Amino acid sequence: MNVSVLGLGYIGLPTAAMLAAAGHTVYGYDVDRALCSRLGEGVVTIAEPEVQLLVSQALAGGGLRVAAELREADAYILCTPTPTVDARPDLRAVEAAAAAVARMAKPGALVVMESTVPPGTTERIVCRALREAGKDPDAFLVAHCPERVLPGNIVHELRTNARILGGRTPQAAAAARELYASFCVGELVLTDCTTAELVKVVENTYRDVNIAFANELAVLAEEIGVDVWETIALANNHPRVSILAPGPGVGGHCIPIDPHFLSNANPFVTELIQTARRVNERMPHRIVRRIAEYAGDAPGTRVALLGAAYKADVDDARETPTQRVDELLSERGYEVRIYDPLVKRFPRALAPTLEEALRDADAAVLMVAHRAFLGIDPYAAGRLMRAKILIDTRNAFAADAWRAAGFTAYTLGGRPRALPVALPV
Ligand code: SAJ
Repeated sequence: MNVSVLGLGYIGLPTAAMLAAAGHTVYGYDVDRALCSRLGEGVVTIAEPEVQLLVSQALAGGGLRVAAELREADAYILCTPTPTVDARPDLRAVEAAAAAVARMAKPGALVVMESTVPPGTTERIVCRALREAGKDPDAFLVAHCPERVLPGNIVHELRTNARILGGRTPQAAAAARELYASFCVGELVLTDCTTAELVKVVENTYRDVNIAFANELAVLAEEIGVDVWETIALANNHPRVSILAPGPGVGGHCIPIDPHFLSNANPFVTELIQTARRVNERMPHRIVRRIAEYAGDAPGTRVALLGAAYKADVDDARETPTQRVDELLSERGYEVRIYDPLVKRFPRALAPTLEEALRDADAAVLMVAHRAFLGIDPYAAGRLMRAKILIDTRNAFAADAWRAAGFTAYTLGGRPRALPVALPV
């Protein structure tokens, strides 16, 4: 089959390569010409080695061809982003991709939306684009097949995750199954388009609500004086309890965004979803308050934020809690340095090395539990810093080892310890 994949980001590019590995002829297309030319030269910037290998092989083998123009194909897969502006989805990239496909596609073609969109969007946008291109939507196979991969484990999950394939018609769902079965060994479950769209946002909203619960417990446990990590581990010992981990907030391009797709649909019946969002959005403020309690809040207090990515071992900084913490600290007059060994794109300059970030800092704040951070030697860190204060928002460091090196160490949700400065009354 010939397949055109629109949008060569974290989902589109690995999917295109996977299809090529399965023997299809795949045309990769992206409006970002610089990205296309980098890929044309074989340069893959996604940090996951398995993705780099898969894509490099697909490019070198000729199964994946990256082009600056959309190519005619039997199937089109739309993997363009759906960011939000003021909690409303910005569907312009999806609409532009649908319009391009509608102009190009011949009757009988399969048009798959993989981008996460509010329920009802695939049918509305794709069919409208086809009509505007003077074509009859009923002559096309329109489907929504939401991606489910976990960044950090993309290739494995692309191949093995169960997929929900929603067709505008049963024929469209069946055509999607044929295509996805060529590379996905997970279960392929057929449904209609709108159900598939709803399932996708429900999955991510479920995770947001679960993380909010963990974050709420972290705050509560600190007040009660118990360790939330131990509490959650013990509660999860129950066969029907599975609480996620607290943290400095919820980032990434999916989980903080998708709940809005549900709450926008009806703000009156989605109180739980909206409250969970607020709980998670408040976490960066809580972290900043802890930094002030431990390191003081005098202007010029130097803070090293370790980790700019939205989570461990990815190079993606979209919606990262680190950015919010940085903004809040900078507004309050702190001097902030951020170091991340993986992130290349960030709204402001990052420290070139860990040492540069830590030098003369009054507090080191672990924001992301990158593997590369776990071996940091507290004695070496302490020698670089002006004051030995550690704020661990991920419970990733052995607090006792840092205390043995002279640090005052705070762990989010950990058992409270004596503070070096008086708490504000
Ligand atoms: N986080 C916590 N505590 C946890 C787990 C995560 O605070 O216990 C935070 C992370 O640090 C991060 C954010 O939540 O900031 C999101 O990370 P994640 O690992 O939960 O999810 P994503 O955004 O990387 O990927 C999610 C996945 N969705 C679900 O697990 C339901 C993935 O399967 C989806 O494909 C992806 O969203 C997507 O693209 O929709």
